[in-house]
Amino acid sequence: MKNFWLLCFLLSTLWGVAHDGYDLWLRYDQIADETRLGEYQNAFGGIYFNTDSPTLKVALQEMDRGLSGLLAQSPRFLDTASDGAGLIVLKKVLLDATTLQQVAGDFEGLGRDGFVISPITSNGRKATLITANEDLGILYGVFHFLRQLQMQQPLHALKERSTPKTDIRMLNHWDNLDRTVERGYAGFSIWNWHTLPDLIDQRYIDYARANASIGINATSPTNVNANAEILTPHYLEKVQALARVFRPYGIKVYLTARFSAPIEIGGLQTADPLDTQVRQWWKDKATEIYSLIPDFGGFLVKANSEGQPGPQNYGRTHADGANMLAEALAPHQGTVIWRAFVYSEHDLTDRAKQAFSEFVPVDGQFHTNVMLQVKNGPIDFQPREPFHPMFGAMPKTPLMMEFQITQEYLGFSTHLVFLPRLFEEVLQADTYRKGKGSTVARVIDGSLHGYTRTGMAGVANIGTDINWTGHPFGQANWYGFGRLAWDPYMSSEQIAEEWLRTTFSNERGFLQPMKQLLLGSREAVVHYMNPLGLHHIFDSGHHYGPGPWVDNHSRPEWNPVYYHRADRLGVGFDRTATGSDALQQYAPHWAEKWGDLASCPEEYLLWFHHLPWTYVLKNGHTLWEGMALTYQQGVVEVQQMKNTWAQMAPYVDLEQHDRVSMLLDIQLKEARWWRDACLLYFGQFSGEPLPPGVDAPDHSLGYYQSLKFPYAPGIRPSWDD
Ligand code: GCV
Repeated sequence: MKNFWLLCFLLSTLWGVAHDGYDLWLRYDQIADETRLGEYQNAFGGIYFNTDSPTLKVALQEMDRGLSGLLAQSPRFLDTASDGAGLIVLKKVLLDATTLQQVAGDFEGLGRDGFVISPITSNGRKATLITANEDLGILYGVFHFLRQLQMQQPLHALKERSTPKTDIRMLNHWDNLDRTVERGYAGFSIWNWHTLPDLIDQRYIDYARANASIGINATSPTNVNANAEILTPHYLEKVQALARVFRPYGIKVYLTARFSAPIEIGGLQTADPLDTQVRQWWKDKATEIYSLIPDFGGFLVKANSEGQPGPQNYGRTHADGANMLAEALAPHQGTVIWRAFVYSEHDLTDRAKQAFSEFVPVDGQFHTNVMLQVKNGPIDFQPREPFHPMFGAMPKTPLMMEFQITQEYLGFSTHLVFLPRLFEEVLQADTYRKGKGSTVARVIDGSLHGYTRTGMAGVANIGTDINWTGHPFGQANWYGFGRLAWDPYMSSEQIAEEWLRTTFSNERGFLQPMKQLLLGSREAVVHYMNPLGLHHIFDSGHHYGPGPWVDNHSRPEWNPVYYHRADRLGVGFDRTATGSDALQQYAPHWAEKWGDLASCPEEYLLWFHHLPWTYVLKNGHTLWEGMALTYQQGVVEVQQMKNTWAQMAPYVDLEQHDRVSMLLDIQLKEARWWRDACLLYFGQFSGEPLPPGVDAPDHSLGYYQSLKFPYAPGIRPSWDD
């Protein structure tokens, strides 16, 4: 057996198909199914492709690259459609009347970025048409077409009409200028500011390609805990060089704007948003940026949050701050994306309530080019949170979704967790703000409140690691984020299927078990980290591993004990009327359902309720037993993931297979660590033994409490919570 794998490895090396993951989901390996290959070769031998712009040129390059790999033959690009083209790639304005007639209906509501792929008859022969209103639509259409080929779809299925449901589909990098990445677990920042603007790393181009392939059209390259230097001429020149690379791929650059920049780099005495000099400074800064980057997107701002400066330093409101920047950007059609992730040490109310309390009362006070970016849940990217109550509660202010793709609270880049499942759960959640069917997806796509601006942001998990994301399966989360930003109604199952097929294999023996593995992986991490609605019990600062005992930080809400409130009597955060009453921030449907123990889903139990250890769960177990058994279940699920992966060796590059196996070993070790540490800690309060079926811990509680990780990745120096 060993020799067999060795042979496979040698052959794969000889044939040059060893993959290090750099190609992401854009691996264009020759189609394995010979019948399909033959069909495609016949159909797409000759291509007519108009290329009169930089975007169309990169689209053509992609088509060339894709077909050369997939069909193992260089495509023949023809001078006219009538030369016998089987594939025609043309913008709407260039379609002849006969062709246009065949697809005319598809253009209705197609918009700027949408595309159509359709079988047509051209010059008496069957052909496939890729068309769009604009160049960028063509690029998106080409990527989609190639994806269908990668997935070996039958010719008759090569048909699609797709238009994105959000306008801004954006990555937020939390990258610092020194190339460290806050909450980054895949190496250093890919932005080499030192060698920019003169050295254009191939990574920048490949980054743009990868993003365009999934419809991402915006990026903010620097940390929201911002450094004002990025707005100086020295750095703007570097940003300009990046924007130049991204432009053909339809990606706009945004910059994180430090609110105190007028003082730090502008020489002013204040950053008060109502001060005329400050206002002028931002106007001049915007003009300067647009003179370098005419399609600049705008500013992304974290203000008065976790020590960042903001308008409240001057007794002004978030609206005052955002509107000042909005005025500076408005003449250039720029957008202010103002983050709603705020909580304050001076506010003693439940942290989960604070953003809603600050922003909902000022709904309608923001300028039209301001959007609020809201995290998916009210605390902070936990393995499971109920949706953020702001969704649906601000009909007059466009809200953007902020997901975290990097796995700050999900095992960094050593744990395999398929996040589209989490994203889908949030997007499908019904806010009930305008009756049944008022889903978060409908808030985000603007249809619920008639927003004229829409968007979704994801905190990137990208770094200098050769495979971009550290864990090879981290790529699935970047991929899935892009697909959901394009279409928030897409199912995580479809995303899993697409990603597995394009990244690894189309074989049934691989797809079925691996789809199950991906789709179950999110629930597994909830089970072994935060079962039954527990949250924020991570060790402080780095958030690596369990730390439910931490209670020594100056700010109460930076201590895990604040969130679980365990004592001899019980555990959980009472957010009902007898507690913080955070439930009142939700529509009555949820306030009632989640407030009543009989109808509160057990996955949110300890999020909303403080309950005695003897509370009886639906399955008849006590709360303590249920907690212990769920931790155990999480461990078992990771073991099952390992078993499944072990069977996948025949379908996956040997090096990748080995790497993922080792990562799953770490994940299993850490799942046990979570189970043992948390159960030892909570067991002190419950006073009960572990129920049958739960493995005894390997070490004492003191041992787990003594573990320190001062050099865990992604940590911000002097960061505390
Ligand atoms: C960029 C959490 C993270 C911080 C992050 C913050 C935010 O608190 O731990 O690293 O800061 O969220 O989203 O602004």
